[in-house]
Amino acid sequence: MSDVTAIAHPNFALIKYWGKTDSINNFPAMSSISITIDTLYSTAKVSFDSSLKKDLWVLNDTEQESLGQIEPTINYLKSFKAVKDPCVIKSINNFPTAAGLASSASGVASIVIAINEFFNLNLSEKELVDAAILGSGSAPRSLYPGFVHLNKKDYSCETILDTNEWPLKIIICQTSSDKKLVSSREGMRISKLTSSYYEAWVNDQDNDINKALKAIKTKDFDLLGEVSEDNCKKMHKVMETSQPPLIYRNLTTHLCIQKIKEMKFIGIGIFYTIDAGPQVKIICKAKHADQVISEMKSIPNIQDIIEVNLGQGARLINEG
Ligand code: 2P0
Repeated sequence: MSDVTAIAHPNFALIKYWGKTDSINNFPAMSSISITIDTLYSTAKVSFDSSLKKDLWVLNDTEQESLGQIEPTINYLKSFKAVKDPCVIKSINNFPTAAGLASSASGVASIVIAINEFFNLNLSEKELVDAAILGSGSAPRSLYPGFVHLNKKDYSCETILDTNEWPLKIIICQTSSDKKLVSSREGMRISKLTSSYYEAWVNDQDNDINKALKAIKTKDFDLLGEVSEDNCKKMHKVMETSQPPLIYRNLTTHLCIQKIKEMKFIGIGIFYTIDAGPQVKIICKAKHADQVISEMKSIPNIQDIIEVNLGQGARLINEG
């Protein structure tokens, strides 16, 4: 059987997932809405290796001791056929891993697509989504292009607007490439157990989902910005009121937020979101991108500024 390689891009949630109903099946406790981006990517190459006794995962050229987080996904996928031979999965991220740039979402999505093809599983979209959720609750969203809705009702996932239907720009302000000290998975567990805001956060989510759906479908930039920033602030409040507090933002993150407020004040259409890491993702209309980048460059200690577009869903590639 020939090697198979798939690619997937990270996605950034505008209406976020932070908490699970079920840690065994990894079911998110709420719906979420995200944008899949381009430029940053994960690839997954799958091949057989008869010298192995069990499956091997190689992440960024480092052999992993176990399949770890991707094991439930691999087991679920392999259950569709009685596959005995061990395979090697080689994952590469072209951006910092576990630093708040959604590497687990793109990583898992690329693996799901590659394994489905490698073993000729011919799975349905829903089965691919189910496989992705087992590896990472945000990963199904990276299977799809553009603006994506992961619905908690039946854990189905779909594109709301495709990549070119609303061509906004995303400016990623990287303030650190350090790995996070507390994983999202552990952070969600801690927040559910200890934050007094957790219940209100979960209960309020459907309102934010409905507002964001309306904003995206009508291309109402201001409404989308308002609900996205509000949702992001609520998630960080839950994180920061957890015990121990989960502080993912650093000083440079706060300087970025201040600069964004100043740009808004002078009438630049712009909003931001921040995930479980210190990076700031700015969403703006294409006409403002150059000005936003030049303003953000003036902030001390910014490591990198990357301009990206909305991107495609996970897919197979021919490795050249
Ligand atoms: C999101 N995050 O909706 C939120 C916002 C981070 C902050 O989904 O435990 O890596 O593997 O399901 O998907 C990051 O969490 O966590 C995440 P698991 P995942 O994008």
